[in-house]
Amino acid sequence: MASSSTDTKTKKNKYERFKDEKDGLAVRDELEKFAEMGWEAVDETDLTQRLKWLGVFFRPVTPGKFMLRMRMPNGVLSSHKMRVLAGIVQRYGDDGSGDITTRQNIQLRGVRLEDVPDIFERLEQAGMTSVQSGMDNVRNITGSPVAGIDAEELIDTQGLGIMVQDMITGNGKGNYEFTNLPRKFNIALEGSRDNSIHAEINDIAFIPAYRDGEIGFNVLVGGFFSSKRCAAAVPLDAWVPPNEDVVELSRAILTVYRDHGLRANRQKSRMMWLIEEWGMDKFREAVEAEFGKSLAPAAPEDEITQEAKRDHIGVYPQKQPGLNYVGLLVPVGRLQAEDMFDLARLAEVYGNGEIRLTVEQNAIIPNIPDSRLAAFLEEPLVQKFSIEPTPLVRKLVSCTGSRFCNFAIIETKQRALAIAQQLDAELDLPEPVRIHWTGCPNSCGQPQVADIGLLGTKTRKSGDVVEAVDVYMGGKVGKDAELGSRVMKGIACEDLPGVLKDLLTENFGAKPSAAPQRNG
Ligand code: SRM
Ligand code: SF4
Repeated sequence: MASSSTDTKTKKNKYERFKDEKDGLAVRDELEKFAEMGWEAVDETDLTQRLKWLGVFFRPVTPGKFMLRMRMPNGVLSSHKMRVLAGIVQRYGDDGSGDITTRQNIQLRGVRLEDVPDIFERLEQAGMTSVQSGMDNVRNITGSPVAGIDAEELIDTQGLGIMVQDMITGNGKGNYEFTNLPRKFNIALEGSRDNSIHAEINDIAFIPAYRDGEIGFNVLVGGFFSSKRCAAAVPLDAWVPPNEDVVELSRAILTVYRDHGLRANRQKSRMMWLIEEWGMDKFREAVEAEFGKSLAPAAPEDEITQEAKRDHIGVYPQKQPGLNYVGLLVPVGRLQAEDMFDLARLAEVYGNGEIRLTVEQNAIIPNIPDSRLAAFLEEPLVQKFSIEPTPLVRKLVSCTGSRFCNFAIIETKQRALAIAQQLDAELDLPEPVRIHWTGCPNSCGQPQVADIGLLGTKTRKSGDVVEAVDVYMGGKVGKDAELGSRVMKGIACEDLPGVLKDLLTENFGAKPSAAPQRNG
């Protein structure tokens, strides 16, 4: 019998059914048992799905070696925290590593389930959490990586990011109020003029704006990427001051989405689908009712005025006289345990023990006095993670790809780096070009925000099925951000250096290299 349209809207998908059976967060109380019985004996849904509510990801590509996704608002962590994370991966030898993610976060590799209870204890002691970092939860809260130290900044978002995270996660202990959203959810808090975190691709984006002479945030909602559709966030027509209201408005929006978001078709469950189904007026009214007081209309203009988004690579004076922050290029975001220990040491010896991460998967050491800068720049890690990388390596971003991700259609990180290094050696570029790689249509590597975005696919070449990419162009970040669109389909990866060379020559002023180049 054909189902009615009401049925198709209210019928729950299989993810909703397993969440109804048992909330994902509930496995928190079974961890010791899982650790004792071993991963092979754990119920399949607990193993492959619910553990993600704790940030513990079973990797079908490397069974038994889990990924642990942390949370760190604004990408800020201390040297002590970095050392704790380094210590966790160090014990896994060649299997252990850390990846800086496109949400200025860290994911640890090689983790064994039997160690997770002990790891969680160490994280808690260090003031860290991985809770609610996967599946139908709110991801890491992003914010300017130079919040609090940037001379140009309008709002220091660090405290707000922590407050929003604490509200969602119950101060890092887990909060059943927000563990059953219809789908994943992203929040960004932009305090600078350059849209350093491309806020518009988040489900909630707070953008700096003056209203009646007071600085606060205009609010955008509904931005997301998925394999079927990508959408930029749209105005909620609301303005909030930079205080508790940011937390309360986030709570109100999340509550409306949790209670009314569409749960039938998982491909149509992100918040934008609800906004479109209801219309913005109804959505805004529902949010206002939850917020408990009237929402001020948006300021007529926002303060995202800088044309280009900064990459923070290099040495920059801070707003605090005599202090500098130094951005280090971590190629495609991959860190070994010794790199993590070394970053912690440099932060302590030269700075104030703080480390920042960027959505471009790089690291920043802030608070280095002028007097220590020269010695810092001589450090071996600063030669490895250069402050003057070659132009394509400088702007390279890549998702995880097939090395660890079972959704991946192609290998990304190693290939991305090899091709960028090759082209940097062969071409002279007037300006760095932002190339983003993503291994499948889920778009974790954000190809739609890049100058050139490469999205993994397969194609046929000489009768064989080979790894390939669709090419995106036109992504614009900073002021008047725009999403790029697909311009080429199914380019075999082995043909890519030549195709990219042509694109760089025709669109970005590349010329054959005049002199041998250094490597990134
Ligand atoms: Fe993502 C699923 C990795 C940022 C859209 N993403 C996954 C999974 C969990 C799939 C899986 O279970 O294997 C990947 C884990 C692979 C692994 O072992 O590392 C994964 N996503 C990543 C990271 C690590 C990419 C990176 O190399 O940096 C990023 C982690 C961020 C973090 O710290 O939390 C990451 N993912 C993103 C972003 C970018 C962003 O947030 O700015 C997006 C697009 C924006 C968005 O979500 O609207 C993104 N990931 C997805 C999607 C598509 C969501 C959808 O609505 O359909 C999936 C698939 C899903 O959720 O069903 C996905
Ligand atoms: Fe995995 Fe695809 Fe996301 Fe890359 S884009 S990390 S391949 S899910």
